Amino acid sequence: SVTLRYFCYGCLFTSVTWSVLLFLYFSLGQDAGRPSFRNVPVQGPRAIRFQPRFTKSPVGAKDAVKAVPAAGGSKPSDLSPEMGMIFNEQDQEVRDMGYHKHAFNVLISNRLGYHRDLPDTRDSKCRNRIYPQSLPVASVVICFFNEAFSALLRTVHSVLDRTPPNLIHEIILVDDCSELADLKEDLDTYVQKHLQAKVKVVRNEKREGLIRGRMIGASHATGEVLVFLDSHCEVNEAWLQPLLAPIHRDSRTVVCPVIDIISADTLAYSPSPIVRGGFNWGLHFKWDPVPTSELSSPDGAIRSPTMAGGLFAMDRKYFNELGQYDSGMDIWGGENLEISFRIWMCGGQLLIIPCSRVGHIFRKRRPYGSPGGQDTMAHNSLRLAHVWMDEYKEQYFNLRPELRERAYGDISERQAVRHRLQCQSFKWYLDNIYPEMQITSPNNKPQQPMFVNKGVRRPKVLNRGRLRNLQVNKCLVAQGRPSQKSGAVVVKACDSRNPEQEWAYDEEHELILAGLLCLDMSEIRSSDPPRLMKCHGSGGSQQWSLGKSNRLYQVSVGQCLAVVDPVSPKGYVSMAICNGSQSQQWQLEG
Ligand code: UD2
Ligand code: MN
Repeated sequence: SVTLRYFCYGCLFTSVTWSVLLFLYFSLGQDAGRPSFRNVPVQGPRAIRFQPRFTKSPVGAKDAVKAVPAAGGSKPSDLSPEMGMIFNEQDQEVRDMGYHKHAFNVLISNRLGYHRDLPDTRDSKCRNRIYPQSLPVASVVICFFNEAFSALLRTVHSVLDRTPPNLIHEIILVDDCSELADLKEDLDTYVQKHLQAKVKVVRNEKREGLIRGRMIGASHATGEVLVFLDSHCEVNEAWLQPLLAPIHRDSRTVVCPVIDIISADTLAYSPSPIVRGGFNWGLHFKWDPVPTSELSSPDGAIRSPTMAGGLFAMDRKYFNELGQYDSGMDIWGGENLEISFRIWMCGGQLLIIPCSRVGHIFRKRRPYGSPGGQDTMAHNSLRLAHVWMDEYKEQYFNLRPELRERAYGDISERQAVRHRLQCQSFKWYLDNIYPEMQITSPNNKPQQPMFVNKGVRRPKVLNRGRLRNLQVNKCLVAQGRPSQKSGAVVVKACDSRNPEQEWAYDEEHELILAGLLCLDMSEIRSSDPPRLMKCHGSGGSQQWSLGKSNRLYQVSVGQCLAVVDPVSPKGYVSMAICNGSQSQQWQLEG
């Protein structure tokens, strides 16, 4: 699960715009009888009343966003980089607990509230498309375990806000036995009070995992089409019509939207490149470039060998006929490849629809385990290998020899599905659907699991120079030699001729010392001082804003870089609540 490096067109313009808007919001919010961020309570039912709604902002936020010039028909998100600013201990707690429990910035998620505008990331051609008047109605199934309340509610509201009501038959929320109190009574109260009768909550008595969870959700559904979403998504403009239309034409077509990226650290929404699903012999999903032969379909649909798993639509009867999911799979992992193989091998097709865009919060780690602590990915992969992969399961065992003798439970029901549907061989699938797949020799190393392809492009440098602290008049440098893999930073006497003191500030908002390492913050322990680390290119912990009033603001931590003790020769620095003091003033001077 990695995000990709993506060029932030128009960020400068938008951040300026948002700074102005936020300033207005902070300074006028109270007087206008609305809460400023400082007073936004943490989660719980009270939070609902106080959610600031940027969507309906009277100062024209929407227009400001829409005014940004599009790059190739799409543009990135437009949040202020300072959306995660820490003002007090309560903010700190929300942020830190949020990372701990959910692995994303819950402080920002709460501040966004349940509705927000998104940049329309579709190609401009999509906007003029006309879809059939009569389309099948959808049951949206969202399975969740310990989801952050605001992220779950934003998922639900984004569907209600951006879908023609006549196409939504119902939204089924499957609570997979969550342990967080607000997902029980508070959710029920909210659904009752604020959501239409279309939204239903189904509760699992024990933790089932997302695979059986979705099957339970589907068994309650009565709409013609099932649409599955993760519980931390936001659907974009006219997302559903282009998914329903191909299913309407052919009920054995399964469709996925393009999964746009919501940053786990900033909640910024940015477009994904058009890629399609593949996998490696470790049975990890990966994104592949789209072969040019696939780019010729008149409606832009792209045939995809696999799906990522979380976001897709499928005729409900076809879902049942095709054997739903493998109910012997637990918690997380593998079901996406299993259903992909099954669709293709048993007479269906799987398409990615570029005109349908849904954002998803991509996290760097999964914040939950399985109840027994097992590796459910291995268990699930083993089941799918034994049912679907014929002799090619050897490719998997070559990489995972320890799994060769591992028990995987009873698969007879799944083998019966394959037999009943008269499915093709795995060789047929590889030859016809995924010819790019290489058959590897036993000694090859496993490939890295990958969510979104990382670009190779180096971001453009905007500024270069020493980073001088205005209070102590010293420069930020590596404590040891900067050529090492990582290390602490301190302030020392500035030396204009020393290249080891030179920082580059680039368009990704990274600060790179001596062309080698990035200034980085620990996501989990935001009280740790900043340090030098290998640049990862995913923003967040390496994203700094160097702007007005000379402060050096860390985007995912929500604090400013400060000199700890101005008279100490040790020159220690740390992150602190931004207060505009001299110790927090920095200048990047060439
Ligand atoms: C990806 C998929 C995910 C699923 C997974 C493989 C996308 C965007 N996401 O992982 O949908 O296919 O690969 O299995 O393609 N959940 C439960 N019960 C559990 C565990 C998870 O309900 O025991 C929910 C969870 O709250 C979330 C969904 O299942 O809504 C997917 O889990 P995830 O977001 O941790 O998976 P992700 O996106 O890393
Ligand atoms: Mn997810």
